[in-house]
Amino acid sequence: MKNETQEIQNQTGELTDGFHLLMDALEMNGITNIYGLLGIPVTEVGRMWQARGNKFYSFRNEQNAGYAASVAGYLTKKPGVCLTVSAPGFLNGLTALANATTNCFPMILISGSSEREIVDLQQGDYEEMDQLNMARPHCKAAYRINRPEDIGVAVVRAVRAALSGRPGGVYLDIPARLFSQTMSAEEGKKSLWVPVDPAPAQIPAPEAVKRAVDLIKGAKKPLILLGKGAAYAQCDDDIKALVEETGIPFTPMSMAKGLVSDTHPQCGAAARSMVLQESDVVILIGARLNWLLSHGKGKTWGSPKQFVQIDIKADEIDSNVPIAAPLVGDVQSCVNALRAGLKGMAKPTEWMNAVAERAAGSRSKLASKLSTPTPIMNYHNSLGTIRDVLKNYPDIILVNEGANALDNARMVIDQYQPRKRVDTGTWGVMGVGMGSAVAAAAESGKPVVAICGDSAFGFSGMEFETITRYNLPVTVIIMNNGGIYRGDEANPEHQFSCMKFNPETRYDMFGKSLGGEGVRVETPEDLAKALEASIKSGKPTMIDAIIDPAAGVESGRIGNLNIVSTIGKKK
Ligand code: FYN
Ligand code: ADP
Ligand code: MG
Repeated sequence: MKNETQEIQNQTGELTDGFHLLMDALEMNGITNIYGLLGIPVTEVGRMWQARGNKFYSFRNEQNAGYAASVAGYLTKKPGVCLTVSAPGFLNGLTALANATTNCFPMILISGSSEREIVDLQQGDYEEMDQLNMARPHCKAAYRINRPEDIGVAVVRAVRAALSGRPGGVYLDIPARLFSQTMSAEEGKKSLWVPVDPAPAQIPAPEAVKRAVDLIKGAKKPLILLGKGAAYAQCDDDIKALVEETGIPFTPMSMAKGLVSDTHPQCGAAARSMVLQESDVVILIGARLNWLLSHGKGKTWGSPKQFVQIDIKADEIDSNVPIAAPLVGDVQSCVNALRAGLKGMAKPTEWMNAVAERAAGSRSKLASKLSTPTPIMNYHNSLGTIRDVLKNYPDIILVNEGANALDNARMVIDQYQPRKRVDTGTWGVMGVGMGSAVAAAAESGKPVVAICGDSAFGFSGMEFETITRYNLPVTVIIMNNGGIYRGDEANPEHQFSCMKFNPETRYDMFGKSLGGEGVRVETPEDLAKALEASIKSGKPTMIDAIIDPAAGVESGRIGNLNIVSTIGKKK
C-alpha cells in the first residue's frame, strides 16, 4: 500500500523504482533493442520499454529470443539483452546464454526470479528456482540485484563482464519485488553510470610479437586462419592489410567468411585440406583449436605445425597442442603489431600460387556440379542457384543452419563482406536460425536470407510469426529433403522412420498461415525467381525448396563423429 508521502512524491516525480532504474541503466548503456518473452513478473518492463520508444522483440520461446540477443551482441559489439520470466522461461533463455558464452558473443540474460526468503527455504514459490546458482556454471558472470540502488552498478558490471576480454554471456537475476521497490529519484539518478572503456585494448608483449614475427619470417608455407573472434573484433581493414602485405594465404572458419572476401586471390577456403596439411606455420587469429579444427592434431593437419595464436584469453593458449608463439591480446592490437614486425618480409609466392591453383581447381570442379540439372533438386544445384542470386546482394546477411544445408551452403555460397554469415557456431546448434534472422534484420536494417535444413527449422519455426509480426525483410529457404539428414530412410516394421518427416508437410502454406508470403519451388529456376521476388519485396517469405530425399549424408561433413554399435550388426 503506498503511503501518503509516496503518493505526493510520486505525483511530484520525486520517486523512481526498479522498473525505471533498470530501463534508465540499459538506455544509458546504449541498449535500444530487447529480445524476450513477457509474463510474470516482467510484463510491465516490455510495455514500459516500448512506451519509451525502444524496441521490444517479443518471441514465442525464450531460447530463440536468447539466440537473437546473442547474435545482436556479435553483430554490434554491444551486449544483446534477453528478458525472460522466471524458472522455465529463464531455463529456456539459459540454453542461449550458454551458447553465447561458448561462441564468445556478448549477451545479458535478465530474468525475473522468486524472492530469496522463499527460494532459500524451498517453500514452493510460483515458478520457484534458484536461478542464480543454475546460471553460474553456464555463463561468464552472474549477478543478483537485491536493492534498487544496486541496479546501476549491476548493469555496469554486466556490460563490462559481457564485453571485456573474451566476450560472453552474463546473467542478471532480479527478484520480482525489486521491480516495484521505490527510492528517491535523485538518489536513483546518482546510482547510475556508464562504464569507461568496457572492452579495453589488450596489447601483446613486445617479446611475444618478436617471437611470432621470427617464426613467420622463417616459414616456407605460412597460413592465416581467421576465426569468428577476428570477425567480431571489427578491425577488418587491418586484417585485410596483414593478408595483403604478407602475401600469405588465408582460410576462414565459417563465421569469418567474408572477413576478407571468399573471392580474394589469397583465399584458400577451396583448398582447405591442402593448406591445413601442407602449411608449416599456422597463424590462428581469433580461432580456437577445438573440434572444428580437429584439436590441432591428426590427419587433418598432416605435417607437424608450428602455431602462432592470437587470442584475448591467455588460457586458450595450449588448450590442445603446444603453441610456439602465443600472442595474447586483442585481435586488432596483435594484428597491427605483427604487421609492423613483418613489414618488408619476403612473400611466400610459390606456396601462394600452389594454393591458388588448388583452390581454382576445386572451384571449377564444384561449378560444374552447381549447374548440373537433376530430376529433383539436390544441394548443389539449389545452393548454386541461391549463390548466383545472392552475389548481386552483398549487403544481405546469410543465416545458415542444418547439417547438409549448413555444410553445403558454407562451401557453395561465397561471402564478400565481414559479419554477413551467421550460423550454428561452435556448438553446431540446431534452431538458431529464426532468432539469428530476427536479430540480423533488427540490428542491421538489411535484408536477411536464412537457409535452413527442414529439421533445423523445426526447432524454432513458430518464430516465423515473430518475423511476420515485425514485418522483417527475412526470406527463409527451407531445404526440404523430408528428414533429418535425408528423407529416404526405410520405415521399420509398423513404424514411421525416426529420421523422416511427414512428406505432406507444406512449409510454404505454414509461412502463409503465419502472415507471410509462401511459395513452394521444385526447380532452380523457380527457386531463383522466388528468392529474387522475396528480396525485392522486403516481405517475410517462406520458400519451401523441394530437395531430393536421397540427397545428403548422415550428419553432413561431420559423419566421422557418429557412433554406431558393432554388436549384432548384420554383416
Ligand atoms: C570449400 N571447398 C570448396 C569451396 N569452399 N570447394 C570448391 N569451391 C569452394 N568455394 C572445399 C574445401 O576445400 C573442402 O574440400 C570442402 O569443400 C569442405 O570445405 P569446408 O566446409 O570449409 O571444410 P570441412 O572439411 O567441412 O571443415 C570441417 C569443419 C566443418 C568441421 C570445420 O565441416 C564445419 O564447420 N562443420 C560444422 C558442422 C556442424 O556444426 N553441423 C551442425 C550440426 S549437424 P577439401 O579441401 O578437399 O577437404 C548435426 O548432426
Ligand atoms: P571459430 O569457431 O570461428 O574458429 P572460435 O569461436 O573458436 O572461432 O574462437 C574465437 C576466439 O576468439 C576465442 O578464443 C576468443 O577468446 C577469441 N576472441 C574473441 N574476440 C577477440 C578479440 N577481440 N581479440 C582477440 N581474441 C578474441
Ligand atoms: Mg532435412
